[in-house]
This record gives sequence, structure tokens and C-alpha cells, in this order.
Amino acid sequence: MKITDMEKVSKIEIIKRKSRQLRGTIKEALKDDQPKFSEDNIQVLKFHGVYQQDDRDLRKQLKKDGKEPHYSMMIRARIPGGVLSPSQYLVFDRLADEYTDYKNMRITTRQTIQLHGILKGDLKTTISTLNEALVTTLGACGDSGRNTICCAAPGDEPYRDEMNHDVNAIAEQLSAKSNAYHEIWLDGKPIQLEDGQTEEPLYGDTYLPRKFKVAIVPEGDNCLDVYDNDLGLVAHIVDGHIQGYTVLVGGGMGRLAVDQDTYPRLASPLCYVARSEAIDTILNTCVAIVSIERDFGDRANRRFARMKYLIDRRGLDWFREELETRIGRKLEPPKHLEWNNGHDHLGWHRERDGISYLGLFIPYGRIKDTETMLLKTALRDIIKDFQLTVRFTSQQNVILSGIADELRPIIEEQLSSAGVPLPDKLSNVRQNTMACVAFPTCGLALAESERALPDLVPQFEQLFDELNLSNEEITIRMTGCSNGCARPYNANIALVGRAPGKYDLFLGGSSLGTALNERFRELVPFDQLVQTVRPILESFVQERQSGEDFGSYWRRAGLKKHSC
Ligand code: SRM
Ligand code: SF4
Repeated sequence: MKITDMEKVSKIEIIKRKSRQLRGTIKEALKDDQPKFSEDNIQVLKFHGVYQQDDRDLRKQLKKDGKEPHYSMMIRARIPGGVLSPSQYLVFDRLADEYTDYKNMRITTRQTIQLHGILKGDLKTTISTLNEALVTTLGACGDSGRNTICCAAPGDEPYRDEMNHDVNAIAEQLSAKSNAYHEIWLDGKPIQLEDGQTEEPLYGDTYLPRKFKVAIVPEGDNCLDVYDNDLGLVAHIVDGHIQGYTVLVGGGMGRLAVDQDTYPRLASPLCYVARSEAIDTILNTCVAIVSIERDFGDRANRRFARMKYLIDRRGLDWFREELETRIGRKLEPPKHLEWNNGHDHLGWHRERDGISYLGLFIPYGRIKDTETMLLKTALRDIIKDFQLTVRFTSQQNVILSGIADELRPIIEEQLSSAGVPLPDKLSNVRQNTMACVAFPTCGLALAESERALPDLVPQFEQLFDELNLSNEEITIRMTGCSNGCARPYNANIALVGRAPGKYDLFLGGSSLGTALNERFRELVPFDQLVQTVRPILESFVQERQSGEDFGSYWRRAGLKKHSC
């Protein structure tokens, strides 16, 4: 596409086109003494896994004092399937101490790590150090394939290795190929591009209209909300091996509270693809799906650019036919799917003979030391001392894997003396909560989330205890705005920030991630959230049918009873 053809496209499309495959003028800007980047570079930097932010706690006072905001960068790594070797984890841990304002690390809802508060002058060192440890940030943000996620639980059945292989193969296939990353961060030799020449066989020079998310799960275990992704692959296991995948398309959570035409959508089952000996068929199908979004996605209005809107505008049948044309064969219908788990893989589990893994609850994904819990130190010491593989989960938790049985009591003791509780000491409610980052770093936050949910959880715990609901799987998720980064719209109870101290309350959903919730109340003050939920849980306890979960109760009777 030429710039002259792009009059009807959004501003960001023009920035992408002008960026010469993600170069922009970032390299030059890294040498100036400004604390921030230009608007165009800010957009291009996202493709490199970098967001420019400013500390919103300081913003007002600095403005009052006539000073510039305190600018810093957030970097997000791309870690397919969330797996890090011990040495890779330790590099993150060290970089957090050496180069971030906040001295902590954030596990994201897509199984990766963000470091917040890096000064512009330290950006290159941070990214190149990660690269030396074979970790990239390329494609962690921006309009291309984002971190490909996969159920993080380890195990000795062959399908676990196969899924791990496939998640990496898909991530590689969907990663940007531009040499810009090497030129900017790793002092790579510049490539001279002829006019019209592209280094991006899949993406071309304007990449995708919007972000694109892919997830893989084994059938039955929806620990990562596969239906919330643009492209979901559900592995069908036969005799311990992946026989094939049911392909889901068009999921996404993002909505804008002020625009009723935007909405969350669960992905639709599209087809079944057998996993032949090589996984070429799967890869070709994924690439063809991405190329449909590339060619037909909305490039004029970013609000409607995700693939879910393309599918709803043109229809799933159109999408299927287009895919069949691109891959040159008829698609098999999707298989029937059943789910029996939505919980994260917390606690001790058998990994293989004599070896276990431990899923640890990380409060709202933040790995930090506090006065009462030396979480960051304890994880660093345990991972270093016992050389454990680290797996991040999509519910912002950590799995430590490869633990020899004889080490279990030693590790438990180390955690206990650091004040880190094992999951069996935590309530079900707590284990089923998630909160997005929000303040002070997220530029889009309207209300607190990660810093507010810890105050609500004890109140919910007390309420659940009173109502004898402590063993129930009821998910509670909070976000600081309607974008949905903690996937609130399929939680049973969602608190979505609308204004400072005010939240929209959504109810229904499903703890298995298979149903969307509905907005029940708008702009509820923070201190009234739990009491607004109380009468609803009371009705649930009194009126539920045998074996009925909260989401099903709400859809059957709760909504009718409580809407007024
Ligand atoms: Fe998100 C934008 C944080 C997962 C939907 N998200 C942002 C930004 C980058 C704000 C911005 O654009 O300036 C946030 C940075 C905050 C900060 O200070 O760190 C941000 N999103 C996050 C993370 C860190 C939340 C967390 O607490 O873990 C997650 C990082 C994931 C990753 O590693 O890649 C994160 N974001 C999600 C998810 C959940 C998921 O992917 O499973 C969603 C909903 C699913 C989806 O994409 O539909 C999500 N984030 C959004 C949206 C709305 C997109 C849309 O289609 O409308 C935005 C806003 C945007 O893109 O314009 C957004
Ligand atoms: Fe920021 Fe909103 Fe995402 Fe929370 S949901 S991290 S406030 S964009």
C-alpha cells in the first residue's frame, strides 16, 4: 500500500508505513538527551515491546510545579508458552533491581514479564541484556502476533512436549522478521531496502490492522481463557498424543464503555485440523487466518480493527470459505468441546517419576518484596539454588517445575520463612482473582485495579465464608478500564473501572471461561462493591438448583430477579 492510497486509513497505519519496517528514528532518538520519544516513535516502539509511560501518581504534582511528567518505559518480553530457564529468569530479576524505578516484575495475563519504570537511557542495555539471555521483546506489543500462550502445566505425557513445540513454532511463524530490532538494540548492520522491498513476507510494511492473539490448550482444561483470543487451538489428545486441533476464531475482550458498538466476544469454533507428523498443516492454517485479518481487517477505525469485528461483519461462513480458498482444501467441521477445569495449576502436582511441580499464587502478578512477604527474594533464591524451570501462567501465577521429591520440604521451608504462603493456605476466592496493572503506570486507567483488589479480597472472603460458598469456583476479576486486560467479561463477578473510585459491576460469566457476563450496575462506588454483590450471592445460595454454578444460576434466575 502506498502512502497516497492511505487517505482513509488511521494515523497509525501511516506511521507504520513510514517506519521502514519498524525502524522509525528510534536509533537516532536513543542518542539524544531527551527523557521521551516522539509520537511516531512511541507507536513504532510498541512493536519492539516498549511502551512509553509516565508515573501517574506524580503527574499532577509535577504539573503543578511546572515540571514535565516523569517519563519511563515499560518493556514486555515475548515468552511463548511462558517458559524460562533458571538463568533467563535470573536475568529479569537482576534487571528489575538495576534498571527499574519500582524494583519489581509483573507477570502478565499472557504469560510473560513486564518491567516497568526503565529510563530511556537504560532501554538499550536492558533489551540487549535480555537478548544475550535469548529473550526477545520483539512483537510483545504492536499490531502483529502477540505472545502465543499455552497451558503452562508440565507433565510427562507426550502431548505436553508436542504443545510446547507447536506454541514455539506458531510464535516463530507469526513473529516480525524485520532486521530493525537487531539494528536498533543489538548494533546489527543496517540493511538497505529498495523502494517497495519488504522484509516481512507475512505482514508487509503495514503489519496487521491491530494486535493478534493466539492460545493453545488441551481439551478440557481452559486455564487460559482460550475463547478470548483471536485464534484459539484446542488440542484433542488420543493415546497421549495430539491428534489434531479444533480451531476457534474471533475472540477478544476489548470494549469501550462509551461506545455501545464495541463488545467482548468469545471465539467461534471454525474447523478441525489434524496434526500430521509435521505441523505444517496447522502452521499454514494459522498463517492463512492471520492473512485474512491482514487483508480485510478495518484499517480506518482501530476501534473495530480486531478480527472479531471482521467475522461479525462478514459472517463465519464467509470467513470459512475465504480460509478454504487460501489453504486450497475443504475444512473439517470443529469437534465437540467439553471443559472441566478453569482453575490455574496451583499447589503441588506430580510432573513425572520422582519429580513434582509447584504452582504458586502471585498476588496480582507482581513479583516484589514487601515488609511481610519476601516473594522476589525467595523466588530468586529457590530458582537459583535448585535450578528450576519457571513457567508463567495466564492467571498471573508461577509454576516452578522439575522439583525432585526430596527438595519439597526444603522449598516449603524457604517459602514459609519468606512469608510466601502455599496455595493450600489461601482461600478459593483469592486463588480465583485477577487484576490488571492500572495505576500508576497504565496510561489508559480510569480507576485503581492491582492496588485496589487486595482491599476487597478479605471482604469477599468473609462474605463467602458467611454464605458457605468458600469451596465454590467463583471468579472475581478487576480492571482499571473497559479494555479488559484481566479478561473480566467472562468472570463470574467483574469490577470494571469507569471513573476514579467507581466501577461497573458485571455478573454471570463462567468459571470455565465459556460464557460472557452482563453489566448489572454502573458506576458503583468502590466501598459499595461488596455490599452490592451480597444480596445476589444470598439469592444464589437460597435458590440454586442442585449442582448449579453461579454463572448458570444468574442466567436462569438471578438476572430476572435482581434487575429492576
Ligand atoms: Fe492489555 C492496552 C496491560 C492483557 C486488552 N494493556 C494495554 C496497555 C498497553 C495500555 C496502553 O495501551 O497504553 C496496558 C499497559 C499497562 C501497564 O502499565 O503495564 C495493558 N494487557 C496489559 C497486561 C499487562 C495486563 C496484566 O495485568 O497482566 C496484559 C499484558 C499481556 C501480554 O503479556 O501481552 C494485558 N490486554 C490484555 C488482555 C488479556 C489477554 O490478552 O488475554 C486483553 C483482552 C483480550 C483482548 O485483547 O481482547 C487486553 N489491552 C487491551 C486493550 C483492548 C484491545 C481491544 O481490542 O479493544 C488495550 C487498549 C488498546 O489496545 O488500544 C490494552
Ligand atoms: Fe490499563 Fe485498562 Fe488494561 Fe487495566 S484494563 S491495564 S487500566 S488498559
